[in-house]
Amino acid sequence: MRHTCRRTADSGAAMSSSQTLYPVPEGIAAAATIGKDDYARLYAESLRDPDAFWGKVAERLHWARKPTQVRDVSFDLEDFRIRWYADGELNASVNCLDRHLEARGDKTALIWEADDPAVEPQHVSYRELHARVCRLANALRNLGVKKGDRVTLYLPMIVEATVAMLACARIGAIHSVVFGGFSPNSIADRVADCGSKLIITADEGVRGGKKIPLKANVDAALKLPGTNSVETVLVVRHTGGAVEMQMPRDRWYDAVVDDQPATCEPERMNAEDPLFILYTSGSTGKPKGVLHTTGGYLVFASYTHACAFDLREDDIFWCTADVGWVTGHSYIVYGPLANGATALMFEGVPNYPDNSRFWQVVDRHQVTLFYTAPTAIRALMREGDAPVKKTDRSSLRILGTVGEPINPEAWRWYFDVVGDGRCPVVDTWWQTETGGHMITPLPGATDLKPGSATLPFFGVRPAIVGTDGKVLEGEAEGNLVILDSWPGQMRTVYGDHQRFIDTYFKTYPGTYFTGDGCRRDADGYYWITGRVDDVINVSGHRIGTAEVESALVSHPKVAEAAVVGFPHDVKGQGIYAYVTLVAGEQGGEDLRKELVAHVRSEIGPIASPDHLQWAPGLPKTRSGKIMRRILRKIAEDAPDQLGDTSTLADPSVVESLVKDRRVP
Ligand code: 6R9
Repeated sequence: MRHTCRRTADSGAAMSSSQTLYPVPEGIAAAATIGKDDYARLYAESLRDPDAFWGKVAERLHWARKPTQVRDVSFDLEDFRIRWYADGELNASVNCLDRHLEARGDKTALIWEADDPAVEPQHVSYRELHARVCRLANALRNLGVKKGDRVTLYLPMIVEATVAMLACARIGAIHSVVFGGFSPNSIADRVADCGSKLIITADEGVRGGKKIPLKANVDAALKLPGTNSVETVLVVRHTGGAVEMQMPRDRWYDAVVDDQPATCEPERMNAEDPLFILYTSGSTGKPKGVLHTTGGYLVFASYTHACAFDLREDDIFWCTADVGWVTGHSYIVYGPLANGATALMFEGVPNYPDNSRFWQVVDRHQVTLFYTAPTAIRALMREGDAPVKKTDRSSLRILGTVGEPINPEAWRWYFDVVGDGRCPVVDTWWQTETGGHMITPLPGATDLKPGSATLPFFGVRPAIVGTDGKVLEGEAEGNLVILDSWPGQMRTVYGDHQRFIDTYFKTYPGTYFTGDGCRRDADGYYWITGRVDDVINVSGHRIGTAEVESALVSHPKVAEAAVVGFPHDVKGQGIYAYVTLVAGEQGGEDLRKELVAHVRSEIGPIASPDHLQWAPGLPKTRSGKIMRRILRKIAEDAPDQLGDTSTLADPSVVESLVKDRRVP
């Protein structure tokens, strides 16, 4: 039966159309685990007695030793600590695999859909996944990997990526997944920062029919300084493409794994032992190694997954993210598998071989829960309704988005066209640092407003602060902070605890600072307005302006560079670079291309500047600070909104930048 949302238009001319309310569809409300009254009651309980609330939620996991303590937290800098379930013991792979063997051994854990639709999809049962994880875990132990060692994974979206994460978890090794689109330089930085002992990669990846030379990138990375810690490189045969094997360092994955026993004693981990490191961009040039621990993270990833998607036993859950990002960690691997769900892993891209691909995959595998990024929705929306409408999609029940603010127009298209007006859209706001959903609708409980992430998840206490640090009440706009800890919170920046404290807890003392701007409306709904720090969100990926700037200035012809974001129709934000050349160099089209290519090879294609403008000088204050506010306005093509430029050392710089700005 189909249920169509009723829409109650808000009255009042001042209300934008995005304020239109989409009530919970009746059929969804009737069947949902968490209904409207439940949300209010449970949310209140979760704040009133967090120990009782999160103690109970933790029972959803299998503990080798049940925790008697729940929360041990203080954001006070004098007495700072974040610990959850601190005397509990568990193993994440046991929770994602062994625990399900009895009741769900033959249930499909993973469906793998290849880049090329002609390649037969794979269905991996919980039993088979368990055996594959155990074999690799044994192989890793034989190769000398021990509890606490770091293992870097640089893999395409193939089953082995999930196997590798869980195999590390099984033996207590800390995985650091590096997105397959990153360059050798970026791999080397991440390997050096955490001192990885072993890398697991593949011969090549394939996306949209194009090969990605993963093994060759690892080879290039390991020639760079700081990577001597790596003893072994395991190479998965995926495409069969030719690669150079450097013995004894490089080993074929199948050769060391296939003969291993299919069972493996799991390491008993303390709840606060590290599970993984995931690097993410911040305001400085050096990515931060966000560290998550075992107990709290797994409780939070699995519980948010079950609630935000109103998970049922027979659901087929598809998150289109790459496992190289936190969304893939929490909602392809740890959340769904801890919940005994069936998760789909897709190797390809939305528009290959054509723009119907996502929906063909939905139909082929009868996907019920679909989770993607606004940038993908906008890109597909541009191709019109026909590629969607020629598919069935009647299996879909709930749609989700993540990664960046979704504009109401794209939200409505997703709801009306993709979901045929029957599937609630859960717009989930969260971060690498938060481990799981923080502000999100619950499909059976929350009336929706297109563009709003709506209301906080259980136990999450968001607040909006003004620039003076005062917490604002009621309708307000300012910076988003979180007042208290939640189990999935990151615990440290790997190897640099001070940086963790400085980045997140010093701006507004006593709170966790998210780096996002936010508005709260009269109904208490949250509207994320985007980053307020020097981070650009390109297609849902975080890129630090400082990283792009240091890539640019590493080119011998560049004297100085400043990078800002600008609004982009499909990517959300694009990258705009201002470049000052060293004396005597002339900026031309060839050099522009060369510099863009240089950034790609330094960081990766996701960091390519969309626009690169030659800047004879950059607008600086008398103390030498670049005034990015002005550069942002020029990049936005809003030269009439530059504001006060009187504090500039040389105001004439601005005129020339405005005159030569690169507008579409
Ligand atoms: C999960 C993830 C985090 C940043 C975050 C914010 C933006 C994510 C959002 C959203 C508006 C949403 N963001 N989800 N903005 N609405 N539903 O994306 O983690 O890669 O660390 O990015 O993404 O700016 O601060 P991460």
